[in-house]
Amino acid sequence: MFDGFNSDEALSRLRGSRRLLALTGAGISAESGLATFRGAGGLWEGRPAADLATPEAFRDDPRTVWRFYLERRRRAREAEPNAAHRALAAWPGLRVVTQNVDGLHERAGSRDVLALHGSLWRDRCTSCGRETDADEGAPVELPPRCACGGTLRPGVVWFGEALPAGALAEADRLAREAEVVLVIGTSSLVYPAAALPDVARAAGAWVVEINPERTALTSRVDAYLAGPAGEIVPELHRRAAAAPPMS
Ligand code: BV8
Ligand code: ZN
Repeated sequence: MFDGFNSDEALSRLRGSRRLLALTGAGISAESGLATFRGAGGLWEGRPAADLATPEAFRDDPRTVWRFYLERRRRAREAEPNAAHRALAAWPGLRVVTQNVDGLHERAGSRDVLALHGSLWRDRCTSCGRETDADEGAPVELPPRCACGGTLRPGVVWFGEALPAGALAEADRLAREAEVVLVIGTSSLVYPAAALPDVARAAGAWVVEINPERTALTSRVDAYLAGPAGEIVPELHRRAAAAPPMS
């Protein structure tokens, strides 16, 4: 049905499964116009995005890091969820665990999305730790200040920072319980998120990767569907979710 390998068996497994987990990365938002980390748009003012997503960058130059995140917030606000986000939101029995911080899964209607790396739409105070919804408008000064006078940072997880403890434990549980895992739009290079498909597979799940390119994970999955998420995920949903689960 699709280029790659084992796509027909992937479809029959999806038809028969009630416990589905989607693990998504920046690639699922590419067709919404948002740059991925490692793709062509993964640079900002000529610097790799990953250089700016660190506590060191924020410590050394908070204004530049804030301009980077305000620009990403602006682009994410202008972007629309695409057919892949919407198909996952409409899929009965499917939970979403994402590495993305753009909020497009939630805007597509997915509930209980587990955002492993935080959210562009939250601010956190570096003094009192209070988390608040980000102001819609541009802040009056950079870096913006908390009511306590402390400096605010974007509510995302940077490289070298621990993931929110609860989120990682919950993602691990979902991976162990899943019958089929869809790994969509991630280069599977960043840990601990990149270990979740292995956790699922070791617990007996069938792992399906959806990506136009092969990745570090492709040799460790049961099926690989080569192509863009915006085409493959809705097609899988149409063919799999429509058919009644085999009793
Ligand atoms: C941690 C939020 C420990 C911010 C992100 C050495 C030094 C320092 C650290 C490390 C090290 N070695 C390992 C580490 C750990 C590090 C890590 O794994 N580094 C890697 C690079 C080696 N991990 C961490 O630091 C993590 N924390 O380990 O803490 C700890 C423990 C206890 C106490 C203290 C510390 C934290 C990692 C989280 C970082 N934050 N994002 C922000 O967004 O600004 S990571 C960011 O990049 C994303 O969230 C994502 O997780 C990650 C990878 O991006 P992808 O989503 O995979 O996107 P990418 O561009 O890479 O790939 C896109 C894919 O889509 C491609 O495959 C492409 O083919 C595909 N695609 C393109 N178009 C489409 C498509 N697919 C489908 N359809 C399309 N149309
Ligand atoms: Zn504060």
